[in-house]
Amino acid sequence: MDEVFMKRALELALEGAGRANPNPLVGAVIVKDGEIVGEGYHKIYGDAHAEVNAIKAAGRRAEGATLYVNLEPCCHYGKTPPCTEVLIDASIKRVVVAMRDPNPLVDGEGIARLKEAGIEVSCGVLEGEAKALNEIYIKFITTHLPFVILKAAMSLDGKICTSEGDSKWISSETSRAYVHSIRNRVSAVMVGLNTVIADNPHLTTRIKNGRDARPVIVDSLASIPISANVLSGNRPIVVVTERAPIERVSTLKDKGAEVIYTGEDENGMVDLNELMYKLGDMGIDSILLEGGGSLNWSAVKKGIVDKFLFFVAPVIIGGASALTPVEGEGFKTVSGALRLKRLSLKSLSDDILIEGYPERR
Ligand code: AOF
Ligand code: ZN
Repeated sequence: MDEVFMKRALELALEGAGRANPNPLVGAVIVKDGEIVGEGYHKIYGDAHAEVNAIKAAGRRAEGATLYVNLEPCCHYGKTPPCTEVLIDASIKRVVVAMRDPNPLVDGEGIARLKEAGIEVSCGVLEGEAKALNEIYIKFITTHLPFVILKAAMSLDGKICTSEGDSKWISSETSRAYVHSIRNRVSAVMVGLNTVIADNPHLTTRIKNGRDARPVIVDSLASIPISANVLSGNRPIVVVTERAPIERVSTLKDKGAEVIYTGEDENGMVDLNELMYKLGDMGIDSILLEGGGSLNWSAVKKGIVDKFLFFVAPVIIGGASALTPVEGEGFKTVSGALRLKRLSLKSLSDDILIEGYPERR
């Protein structure tokens, strides 16, 4: 039964997607005599934690009950007081936790505090699912760097557009809706200038009750057209180098964009590693990288990508000059190329989604 209730906690946690960032997704369920007497989740950054909301919902029924939560309860003062004390005060008898909280301010101390107060604690129920759900949080809380997801939609023969530049639409509507659900979850969506010029995308989240991630445009020389759709998005960020003409930067600022400077990398482009530090400092915990090919290559080369999502559609495009998801100079040998591990396949109407994580060397 522990797994059944933990599954419910994970489901509730997901309700906070896109609103809790950079905090974790957390859900809690209180069970007494085999029945759920209270539920809660962390709704929005800075607000009450999942456990507190569940206790509120259960009221007196929490006495002697079991609480299921997908992340170890906190024991520190952050924007809210420690959940451990709330659970102790509510006379919870047993706490079932999916995973330890990697936050250095918690990291096992929450469980220790509950045990010290005489509460029975079990940890590790649906731990794999819990870690997958909070993969963004796990990276961000331990490194302060954003979790980067590289997404590409390509034909069966590996093209992201035709030789004429047409790409509407290679992937199915179901795949595109899936991308929107990820945009709803991440803090930022990042593209290079070439993609803005080629596709003039909005990068908005077109799903019910969705919220827009912040667009991040990598544009060394600040040459983005001022009428570009992304600049009317949710607090757009344009990333430039010192070579960007100051008047262009002022125009972008006047238009409402936030402009971030980085140093140049060996090719005179935006230094992506430095950019990750800067975005992390701004509280951006996650980025969906949506191309194009040369930015994708730089991201792969610099090792900033944490996860790959490749949508493969059953269409053959052909054309030697038709672009592919990762361009640039590429790896010189197959043995030196980036391999993925922990692969998973999903089928989305006619498309196949391949997810994987880079093997770090
Ligand atoms: C959440 N929601 O439901 C739980 C969290 O600044 P605070 O008070 O919101 O604390 C954030 C930290 O609290 C977070 O990094 C994690 O360690 C812990 N647990 N956080 O946002 C929750 N249970
Ligand atoms: Zn808490």
